This record gives sequence, C-alpha cells and structure tokens, in this order.
Amino acid sequence: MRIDIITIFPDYLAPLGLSLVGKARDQGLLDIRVHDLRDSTHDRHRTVDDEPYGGGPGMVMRPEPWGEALDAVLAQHPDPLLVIPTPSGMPFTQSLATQWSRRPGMVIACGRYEGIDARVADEYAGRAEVVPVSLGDYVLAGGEVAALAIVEAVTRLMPGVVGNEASVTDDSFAPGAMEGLVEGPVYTRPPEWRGHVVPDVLLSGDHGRIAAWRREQAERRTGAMRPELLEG
Ligand code: JDQ
Repeated sequence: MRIDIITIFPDYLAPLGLSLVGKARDQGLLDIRVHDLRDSTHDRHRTVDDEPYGGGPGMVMRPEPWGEALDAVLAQHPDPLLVIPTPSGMPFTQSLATQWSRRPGMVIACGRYEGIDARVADEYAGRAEVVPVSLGDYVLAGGEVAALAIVEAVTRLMPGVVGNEASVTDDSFAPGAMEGLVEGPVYTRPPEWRGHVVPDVLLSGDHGRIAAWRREQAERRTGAMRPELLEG
C-alpha cells in the first residue's frame, strides 16, 4: 500500500517509523511518503495561510500550495483516495478502516489553522474519491494526529502486517466479532495481583461458560460506556 501525507509539520509523522507500521514499511508492505506543503510555495516566506474571506478569527490555508502538492502526489495513485481530516467530516469508523485497507493506497491532506480553503476538496472531487473525516467530536490543532490514527487503523488490517489474524478480527468494533458491543475486560498472569483476582470462570477451562461470561461482560460494559450502541 502506498500512503502519501501532506503537512506543514513532517516531523509530526515521525512515529510512523516505529512499531507495527515501521515494521511493515521495513518489510516493503507499506510505502509511506511524507511531504512538506511549504515545498509547494513560491514566495520568500513560504506562506501557506491567509485571512478568511468574510472576516472572523484565525487563518485559512491558501489553495495554491495544496493544488501544486496534490497534483503531483495524486498523479502517482492509480485509484486515488483523498482523505481530509476535519472536525466537520464523516466519522472515521472501523468499517472505513476495513474498506481502505483493501485499496492500493491513499493521500492524506493535513490542514492547520482553521482548515483548508473549501475549493481544494471541490477541485479534487472530480479526480479522486474525496473523503473528509472526523476522529471524534473534539477539535484538534491540525490533521496530523488524525492521520497517525487513520494510518494505524488501516494498515494493521492489511494482510501480513499483524501476525495474529484472530487478534485483528476479534476486536471490539470488527464486523462480526461481538456485533455492536465493546470488548469486556481481559486478564493475564498472575491470578492475584495486589488483592485483585482474575474471575474464576476464566481459569475453569470450560469454554462454553467462558464465552457466555465474556458476552455478558461485553453487554454490561457497553451499557455502562456506550448505551447508544444498545439502541435497536
Ligand atoms: C484540522 C480547526 C477550528 C479546524 C485545522 C485542521 N476529529 C477532529 N478534530 N479536529 C480535527 C479532526 C481537525 C482536523 C484537521 C483541524 C482539526 N484544524 C483545527 C480549528 C475549526 C476547524
């Protein structure tokens, strides 16, 4: 999979050299390229922002550097997907992560300030699948943290990136795992730690009782933490 990330803070993406993602890159399963948006500016101050039309606080990212950077990068994608993190986007879900893990690649445009001039998304909608996405209902300072989360969620689902297939498909939100429930508690050794014990049932070896107990725990926790998931 080929992933291009465009940002004014390339160093923010340094963690993509670590852990699972870093290993997948070393193995050649993943080709991640981080681009500095300022390399697509042509004024002496490498300006990427300007005042918002209509007034108001903050600054908006100018369309011209985005146009130059995206033209170059999208030309290298046979089936282009342009992901734009923004608080006003559609929720980024496990379902999107699964769909995107089956694609040849994606381009992630990381904005800063109050976001990117809206004409950039309009321009590329004719040439790419443009998807504005939100990680959740809170406001980050820019798209970089969202890009890290998206890359990690997508790439861990690629064949060969995680050795243990069951640990991927059994996740809380994986389609078909415990449909619509969050995961219950998990335990490892020792059987007692600082007076806290592992529930007896997990040591019983009775796989039927264990499965039933886990389901009940998942339902209990879903009701406590995510009651909206139990509607319907
Ligand atoms: C950008 C900002 C005020 C945007 C600039 C680019 N889920 C999620 N939360 N926040 C973001 C995504 C996000 C993504 C990209 C971003 C925030 N900002 C800051 C500030 C209005 C709009």
